[in-house]
Amino acid sequence: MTTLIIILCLILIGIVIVQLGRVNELAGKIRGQEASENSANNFHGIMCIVFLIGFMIMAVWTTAYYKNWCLGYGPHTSASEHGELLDGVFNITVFFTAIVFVATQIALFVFGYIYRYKKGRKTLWLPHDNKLEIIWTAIPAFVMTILVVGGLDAWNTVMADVGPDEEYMEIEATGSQFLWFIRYPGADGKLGTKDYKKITGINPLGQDFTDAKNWDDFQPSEIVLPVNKKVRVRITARDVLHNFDLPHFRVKMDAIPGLPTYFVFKPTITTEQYRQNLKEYPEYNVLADPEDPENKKKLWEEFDYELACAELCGKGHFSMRKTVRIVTQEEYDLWLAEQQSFYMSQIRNSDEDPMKGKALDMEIRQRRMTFNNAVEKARASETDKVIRLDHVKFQTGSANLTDDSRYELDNLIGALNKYPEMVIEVMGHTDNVGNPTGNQTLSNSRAASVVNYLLNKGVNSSRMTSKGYGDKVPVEDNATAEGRAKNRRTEFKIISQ
Ligand SMILES: [Cu+2]
Repeated sequence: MTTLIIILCLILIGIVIVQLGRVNELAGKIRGQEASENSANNFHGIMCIVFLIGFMIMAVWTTAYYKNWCLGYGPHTSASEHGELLDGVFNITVFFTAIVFVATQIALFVFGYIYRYKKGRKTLWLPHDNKLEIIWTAIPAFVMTILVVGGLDAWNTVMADVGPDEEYMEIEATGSQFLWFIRYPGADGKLGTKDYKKITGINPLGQDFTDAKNWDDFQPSEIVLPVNKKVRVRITARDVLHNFDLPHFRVKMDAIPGLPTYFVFKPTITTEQYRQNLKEYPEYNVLADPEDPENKKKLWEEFDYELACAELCGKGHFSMRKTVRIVTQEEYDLWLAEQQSFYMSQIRNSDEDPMKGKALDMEIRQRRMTFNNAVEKARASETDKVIRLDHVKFQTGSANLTDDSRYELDNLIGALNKYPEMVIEVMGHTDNVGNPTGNQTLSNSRAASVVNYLLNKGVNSSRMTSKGYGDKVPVEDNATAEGRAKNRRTEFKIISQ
């Protein structure tokens, strides 16, 4: 229906134009054809000049008026090292194209005025002019050479990958309809391997969790980078074409499924410094949101760098915005310490964890630190001499140690070696399920089993005793499964140190 109305409107407009033409023709006949044409040509010629002047004024005025909102000008000088180079190339291009722009616009409209129809005037017959040909070939060729050579040189500098000995950090950005997944390498500084076939609801990047490099990788909700440190961003996509665009850093690179790309850049201005720069400009000293009476913040205070998707990737394209924060090294370290490994917080010991039930190197290291701290604390304390062996476990209903218990027991051997005077009592406990006598026997043999392990590892028998406490010393209520699990524990007490 709408289409039909539009078509009808167009037909009607056509008829109106034709009718106007006819009216004009008739009027011409009445007034005399020639006089009428002359006045129309003069009017059009003068309007060309008026348009030219108006257009040029608007072009210059808008440029000056909006300068401080444009990247590259006013407060928006580049916030990255290579960005200045690109801005330079851009400015050279603007310089030449502006000359051409102004010259061609003037020629277009002034010629329209000067060479409007006049009776008896003939056009100049100019079949060929060598001088003219040379000029209009040589000048553009010269300018193009400057632009292309300068541009290529800048491109090679900007796109250079990191050198083999260069210090840099690496992160990964994966475009997806419609959000960016950002991955940091964690403490090992290395991003773990991925396989698109491993992508699931809870493993959005298809990380291969048998690869230890994946265990400390984390996926923050924003990009945080330390200032003045080179960053290499691995850029990829999960579904369609996206584009990794950090406009303030002049970083822009396609994110292509199946074809990894990268961009190396060094941010040079922190978010806070950028805000302070903006503060100097009246444009940014207005309320950030005049509609919100609660929000008294100015535009400059609410400024944040952003990551956008610069490829129209679908109807949710607009929502691919992410905040980018550039901070000092100290602030970055603090932020880094707060980040949780994706694997440890989302995957560990779930059904998708290929390492389920096995102790990881990083966990073993972490447990060793916790254990050593507990020993130091108990040695320093006057009253609290008991240390729980949280990771010493037995097979159900028996005194057989599980394989992974050795890590914690080796920590204990480490402490006994470190403090040769230390004498301990190993204590076994159970929950209250089953009969008390059975529990007593089980706790006895479990404590003895630990002592046996230590003996086999060369600890002198005079330095340790074992004792079972059965279900007599619960630390939690036996009514819940969680409480019972906590009661089935092994501890040791420092008798002398
Ligand atoms: Cu996109």
